[in-house]
Amino acid sequence: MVSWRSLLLGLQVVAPILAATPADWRSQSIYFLLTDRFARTDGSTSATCNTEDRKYCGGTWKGIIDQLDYIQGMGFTAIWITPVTSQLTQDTAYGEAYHGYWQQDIYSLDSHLGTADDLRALASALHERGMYLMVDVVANHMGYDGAGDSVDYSVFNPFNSKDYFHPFCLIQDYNDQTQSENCWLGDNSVSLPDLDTTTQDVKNIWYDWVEELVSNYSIDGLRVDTVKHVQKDFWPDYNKAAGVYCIGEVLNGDPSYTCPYQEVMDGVLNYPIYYPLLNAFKSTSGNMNDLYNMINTVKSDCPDSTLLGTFIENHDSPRFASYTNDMALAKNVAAFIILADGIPIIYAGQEQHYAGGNDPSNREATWLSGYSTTSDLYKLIASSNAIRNHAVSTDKGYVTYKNWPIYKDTTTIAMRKGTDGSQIITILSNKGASGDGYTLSLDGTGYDAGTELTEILSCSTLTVGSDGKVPVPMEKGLPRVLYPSAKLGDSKICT
Ligand code: ABC
Ligand code: CA
Repeated sequence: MVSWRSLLLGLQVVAPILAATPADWRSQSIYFLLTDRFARTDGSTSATCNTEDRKYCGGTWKGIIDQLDYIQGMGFTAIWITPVTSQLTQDTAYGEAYHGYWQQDIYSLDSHLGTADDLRALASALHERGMYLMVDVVANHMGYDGAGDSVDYSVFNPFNSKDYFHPFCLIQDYNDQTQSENCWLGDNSVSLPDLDTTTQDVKNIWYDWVEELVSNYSIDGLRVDTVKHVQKDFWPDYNKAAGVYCIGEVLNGDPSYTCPYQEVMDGVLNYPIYYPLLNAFKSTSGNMNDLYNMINTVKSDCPDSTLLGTFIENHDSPRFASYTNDMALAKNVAAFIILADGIPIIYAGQEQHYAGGNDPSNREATWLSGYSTTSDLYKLIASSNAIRNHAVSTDKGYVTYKNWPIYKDTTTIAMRKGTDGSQIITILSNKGASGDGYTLSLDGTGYDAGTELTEILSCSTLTVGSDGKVPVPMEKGLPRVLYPSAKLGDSKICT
């Protein structure tokens, strides 16, 4: 990956603090992890972590540093870590604040995860590898162990009085926008006191805070929590103060609701694609048509589909493998994440085919896999990121080219992305591991008769037919990724 950092380092110039822009992020590939659940300082691969206990399990920022080879070995160029601020300290009805979304003091760090120096060391370790650090931030609320009408506001720093907050009411109807913005998330066991983000006081505190956070820890990007729970006009100045790429969480599958948030923030998580993607691949009778249509809808309706974050798993949703243990389906969906538009996001544990259901079961400790680099999905993700990274570095137009779905049938979808002559063709199937073998005669790839293409997941080659169609051997429900052999250059892919 060629980045400003590696260029500057190459010139032996001390890197100044340069903010990573949306354009810088477009070409990244993100590995998302819960700091408490990814790696421990002692490097243990056996320390117990019962997800149902909802307790801190011992993961740290130092622990992450020691596992960067594991992450970079899959071709990732960035990590997104969960919030870093200091949390409520009680063991609540929903356990401890190991996930980081229940902050009480925004000016100190959660000591379970490490020290300020540890966090800086993580940023440096990433930057030395030419990788980026994305940190999760929450501006909508604080966290409190107890009912909404019993909150002792003096525990919050700096929001130590009731005046900083919206009056207590619980969100009952997520479709009511006023309620979603002004009432509180959470419930009466764990309250999420909702900041009155319309006041200038609260705005100033947050804008100053985010600017300082980014500069104190050399952060390259932010994942912004609960964006739809704060009024839109709060965000442009927040994003500006951050000075780096911000990707917002707007948990809604309707593109007409979610896309407009890209007018107030650089990017959003691609929830509109998430649902049809899941429905297309979670079983062998999934619906390809809805996915095909949604690719086009997001392309045309979102301000810039190439700045969205594409994912199939996160800490809020059941793991993909909780729907089906079919490895072929898991491979297809992972290939989509990496080779469609936007910034790929793989959630730690996805590469090990973890199968936890709803929160908290989907927050398994990654260390319990032993960080295997030989698992099927680890290798599939590595190959997919490798061809994407190769396209990013050799085709200037790759990341801004909008993914073009060129074919669909009831079990197949094919897409084309990249400048003509070096486009990547991705063919995905939901036939599953026991799917029958056949040859798909694929039109519309843009490649001329006689061109030799490499299928980079199996490292076999095929030749475009005289009729311009590509005879794609489909078998066992596996994904296929085609790229001109002559353009593989010194990438070491399939050598
Ligand atoms: C805790 C316990 C859980 C327990 C829960 C009641 O309380 O841990 O075990 O079940 C954090 C923690 C959670 C914790 C919560 C609450 O805080 O991580 O473990 O749950 O204390 C973000 C983060 C998330 C975080 C928070 C809060 C926000 O990613 O990890 O949670 O800081 C809403 C919010 C969204 C939030 C999500 C968890 O809840 O909008 O920001 N995520 C509908 C609504 C959505 C709603 C969603 C919840 O339901 O519209 O607003 O998300 O399931 C589609 C529609 C969608 C619809 C979905 C279900 O269907 O298009 O609109 O979403 O078709
Ligand atoms: Ca709010």
